Amino acid sequence: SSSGQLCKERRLEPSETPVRIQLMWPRIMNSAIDRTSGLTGYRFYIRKKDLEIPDRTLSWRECSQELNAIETFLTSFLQQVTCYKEYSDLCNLPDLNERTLLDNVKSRFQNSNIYTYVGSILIAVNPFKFFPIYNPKYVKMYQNKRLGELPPHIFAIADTAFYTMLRKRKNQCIVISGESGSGKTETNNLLLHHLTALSQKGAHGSGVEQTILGAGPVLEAFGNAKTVHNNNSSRFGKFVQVNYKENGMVHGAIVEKYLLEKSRIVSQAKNERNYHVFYYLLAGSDEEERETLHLLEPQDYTYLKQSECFILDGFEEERVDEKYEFERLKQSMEMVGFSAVTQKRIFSVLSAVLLLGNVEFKKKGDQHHDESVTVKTESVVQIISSLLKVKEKTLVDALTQKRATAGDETVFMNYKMEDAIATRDAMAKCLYGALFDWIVLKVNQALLAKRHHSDHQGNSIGVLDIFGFEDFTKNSFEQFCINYANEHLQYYFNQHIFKFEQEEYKKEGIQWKNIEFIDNTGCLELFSKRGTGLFPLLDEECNFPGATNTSLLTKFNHHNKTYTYYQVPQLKEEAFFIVHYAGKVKYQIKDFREKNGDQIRPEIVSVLKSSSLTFVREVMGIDPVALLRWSIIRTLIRSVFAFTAAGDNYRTSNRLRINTNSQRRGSDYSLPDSLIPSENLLRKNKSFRPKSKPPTMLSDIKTLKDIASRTMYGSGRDPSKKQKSSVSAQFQWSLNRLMSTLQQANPFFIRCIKSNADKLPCTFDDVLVLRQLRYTGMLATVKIRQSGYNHRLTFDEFIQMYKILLPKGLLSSKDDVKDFLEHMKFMEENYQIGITKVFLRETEKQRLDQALHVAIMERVIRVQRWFKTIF
Ligand code: AOV
Ligand code: MG
Repeated sequence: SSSGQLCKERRLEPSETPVRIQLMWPRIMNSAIDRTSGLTGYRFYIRKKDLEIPDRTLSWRECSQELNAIETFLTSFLQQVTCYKEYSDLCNLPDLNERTLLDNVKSRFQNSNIYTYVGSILIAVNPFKFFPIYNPKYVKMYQNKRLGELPPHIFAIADTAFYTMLRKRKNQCIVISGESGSGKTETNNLLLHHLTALSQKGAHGSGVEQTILGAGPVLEAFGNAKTVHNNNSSRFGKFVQVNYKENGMVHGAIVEKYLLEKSRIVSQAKNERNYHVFYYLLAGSDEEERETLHLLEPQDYTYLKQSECFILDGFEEERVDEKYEFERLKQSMEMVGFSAVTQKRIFSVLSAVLLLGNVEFKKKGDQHHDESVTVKTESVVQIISSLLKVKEKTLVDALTQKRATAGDETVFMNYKMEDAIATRDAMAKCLYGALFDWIVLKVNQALLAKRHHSDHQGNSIGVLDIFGFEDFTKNSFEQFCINYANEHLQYYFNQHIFKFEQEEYKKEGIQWKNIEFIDNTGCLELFSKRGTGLFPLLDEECNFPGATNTSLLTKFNHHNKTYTYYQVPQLKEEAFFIVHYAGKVKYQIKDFREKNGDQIRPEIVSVLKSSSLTFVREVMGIDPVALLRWSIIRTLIRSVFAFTAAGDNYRTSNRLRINTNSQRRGSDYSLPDSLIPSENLLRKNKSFRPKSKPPTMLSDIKTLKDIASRTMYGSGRDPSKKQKSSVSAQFQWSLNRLMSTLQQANPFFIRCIKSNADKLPCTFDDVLVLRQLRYTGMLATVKIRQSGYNHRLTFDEFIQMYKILLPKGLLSSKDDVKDFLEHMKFMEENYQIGITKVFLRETEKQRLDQALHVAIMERVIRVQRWFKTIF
């Protein structure tokens, strides 16, 4: 009985030689040992001294103790020699359960193999240390190889997507998911690197490649920041669609962005930072720039010093050099077409944003009842007005008073202290948000301007990198939106991997045992169901006079407390729980209404628009079509005179930081009005109004109008809605549009996994990884991939493809195909005949292809012989 555990049978791989276990231990019952050896087929030779058993006759009791000792020894030994065989594709695991899944991923990780397949799905475990596996040698090695031919790699996925697109003439998309800090953005960058490299193959690239690669670092500098989960956390989502010509050359691209976290501009939680670009600028600018831009030290800015975190603390050799990052940023800006002058303009806007935080106010009068304020730090306002080229008085007025109309009269009302501060912060957020959107627009223009012919027939590959699932000590509206987006992605994954697949098997009438998966439709419904969903309730409460966040919470609770995915905290608290696919998250209701409402005061926008600098007015959103047209003319003129080919700046710098617990404070996702063309503009310029169905694929985008509408509205406003919509409504709308774009493409999935929570290199935390494997549904995914059929061809497709093998060739019928497959003597469980399709597993498909190859070669040889006989 002591050998019971050892007796478990294990299927041997054909390549393995069986070994017998035999214990060379004469005084211990041989029968037990024989049983062990007989059943497992392993022979063990264990030295007596290894077991530390005294050399004398043992009592019965001692014997059983010894047996236990032997068992323990053998179990651990067996585990080492047998269970830890690694499988690069989890579908090949002979014994599938959570434990073997985890063990396999872990032992691969420990051998520096961070990638593992589940069929064509790639699991990428973030090692927090760069391995030399992304250099050009690897790019080349992975080109045009069958998936699985080489060890798992991101390049293999990019390559397969590329050749599938060319072969099937269908748009592809690569969806990267995973929690915050799991490696999505790095993966995204590496993918784009490979996707652009593929098209360059020897020939000179069109320059679009450089622009695509330059866009990454620019957007990261402005849209990424240090959080407690990730030192380079994306605070916006992005979808990059690379378009190819029929011959596989890159033809253009388009970048869409989703929600930028604007609250970060004015406040960050302890140990978190503001957007990278501020620190780069302050570290890297030279004396002259410091003077003209009126730069101070990071410690001197309110917007940077509150969180008491200025540097990205990493391991010695990994430390990010922000001076160098500034140089790199400037180079990347050049790659996307920002001239030195434009760069300078951008930097002065950044300087102005930072200085806004230093504007302080003081009570105007001595009287107790008069609470109105005036600017205390006049010199700061003076500098800001010179940087933005707006009149000082206009700026001061906008910061200290609001205009209201009473009847025919316009009256000015002075702000109280907190209103003035809120207005100042709103201005900073508005300006930075507008600048970010403007940068995205410019990047898109640069990509558009480099497209040569508009009548191409090619397809595209889209790569999605959003903000990962987050759970901080305190979660607010931002996490509410971010986690909702992640639910959407999980839903999309489920649909493709489980739902569509199983529905097809059912529809085709083949034998199939249903595989259970955790469906998150209910959670999505909790957010968006009509009337009583969290989003509709939030919008309702935003428009309801006299409503507060507390009344909002009461409504949430009232309508949803019986819902499985919603929970009310046990202690009375201004918070609620949502049970997400990736875990239960507690959200604080504070500021929900304010953050969802779009409360940018018109005074702020108009003061910025009154700037005498064209740049500032442009950033604040003047007719985007005119803007595009003008800048394309400029780009064309410029490109006649100069052509810059920037070098390969691919970054592999690592960023490893220390994890600290803290919370994030209030924020605002609001989109400035200025960015949305006003209704007047829409009315005047009817042609600008997007069609009811927004263009979904790059190939649909033919005009400047399209690109402007995509980038402007891509920020999340439903163009069909005239009235101002809330942030959450905009976000839902843009997510739905993204989903419909994805639905039209053939997806590849990359699931990023965080190896440990402390950003430590090569450290594997079993509990953390298992949790992620669990909530991503990996076990069920492996099951369905093991028992599912990867290849499916309609009878027509099958006949067309294998006509040479079929006795009746193109004239074959469905029954002929059946007969043929029977004749091929395929394993019965490896193929099935459906109503309209043939379903095949990988092995049988490979055998078919091999047979096809042989048949073709035979024909070639016959033709060659025939030629020889003639000549
Ligand atoms: P994320 O995009 O998934 O988080 P990142 O891609 O920013 O995560 O990765 C976080 C950090 O992990 C990076 O800065 C690198 O230091 C390291 N890392 C990621 N991938 C690799 C890799 N393949 N090899 C080595 N190190 C890697 V968030 O944006 O927070 O959801 O919102
Ligand atoms: Mg990211």
